Amino acid sequence: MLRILRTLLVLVLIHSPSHARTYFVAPPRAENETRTWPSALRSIALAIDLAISGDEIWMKEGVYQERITIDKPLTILGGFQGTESFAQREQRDSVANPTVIDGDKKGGVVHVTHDFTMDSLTITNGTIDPGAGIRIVGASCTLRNVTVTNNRSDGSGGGLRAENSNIAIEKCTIFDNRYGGLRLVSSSAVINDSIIAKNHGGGGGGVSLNGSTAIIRRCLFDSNTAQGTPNPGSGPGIIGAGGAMYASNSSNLSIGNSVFRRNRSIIYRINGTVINVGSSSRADFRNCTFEISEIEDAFTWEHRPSLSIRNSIIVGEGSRLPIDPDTDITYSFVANGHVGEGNITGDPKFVDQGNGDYRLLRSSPCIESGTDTGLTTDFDGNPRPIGDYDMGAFEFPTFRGDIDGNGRVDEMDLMIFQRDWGKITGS
Ligand SMILES: [Ca+2]
Ligand SMILES: [Ca+2]
Repeated sequence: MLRILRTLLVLVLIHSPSHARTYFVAPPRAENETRTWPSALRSIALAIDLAISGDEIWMKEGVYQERITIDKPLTILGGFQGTESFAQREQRDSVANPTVIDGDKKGGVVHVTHDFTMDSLTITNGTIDPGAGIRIVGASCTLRNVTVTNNRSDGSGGGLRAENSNIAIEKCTIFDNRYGGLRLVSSSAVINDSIIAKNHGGGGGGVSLNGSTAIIRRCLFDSNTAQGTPNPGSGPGIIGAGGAMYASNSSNLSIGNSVFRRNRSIIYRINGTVINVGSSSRADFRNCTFEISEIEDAFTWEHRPSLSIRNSIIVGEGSRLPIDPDTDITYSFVANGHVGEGNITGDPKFVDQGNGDYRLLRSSPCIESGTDTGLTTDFDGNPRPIGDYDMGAFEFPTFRGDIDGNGRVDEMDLMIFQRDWGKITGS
């Protein structure tokens, strides 16, 4: 059967300009199916089986109830209507044409043992331990515009798990997975422009590192939770926890231009609503904005202080702001105050904190109050600094004196200033 299919495919295969082959896949034929690629296969697994190193697989929108293994260098692209030509490769759209690989709760959805790229896909309904959604072992992978959601494992790495791997995650959403959104074991990751939300884990609800490194830029960590477990040995009372993140076993985290909103450490409520830093590990935050739970400590460590926070803004959901006085915080806004060079307090003047809009109003004391962190963009990808560095994830987009916002402080701004001089709003 397979040989017949191979022969057929040689007849219908179209060669892309790069000479790598492209295989087209469409979901099992629906009753009222509209147009689709004439040569489309009806199974991703079959396309992977037929493909060789360097080939591409294009997937038509729809739901594929499959569980796949990627064991050769491939690129898998979703988000197609199912009629695109090679010239329309970049017109794929994961929002307009959702393309879902659904494990149907029968095990892990995607198992990767070789370098590959995945773009514009949703991975869901995985149930295996570990790595229910995507498990990557010994590979270099890029995930772009990928949503990993509603996957369940008993251990760690419910959404995505990488072991002895290098992964790049761009514009991805890791949402509602357990236990844990992303788990890195002896791996390195670069995570940009992604949303990590509503995941629940034992250690690190959002991201958990074991002997790993991660560079995280322009990411939102929202409402992740972790519960921790009692330590069976002679170490500290609780291991794990860290609502948004947990770093252990000589891990290293660099986080910039990111927002942490309402993450929680639950059940064993003593370790890190934002992060818990474990043995021989370190975390450095630059230009981040935190809205933290008022219940338990936001930043904790299991052995000695091993994190730093610079150019950041920390506010509470309520009036209480539980931060250990030994936390290394400098050039930052801390709502209730914190001892450290360049720290300020008061009202940060967000645009709309209640709705998670942490951009700064022109009157914010966080504008021009930071120090050079080396970052050249802000959360939105806008240039940083404008004037001097601001605190928090968002750089105020103009000079404070650029009243008409045209990028220059000049006589027009002065005229506006003179015209309004001495006036009082409402009088
Ligand atoms: Ca500035
Ligand atoms: Ca101006």
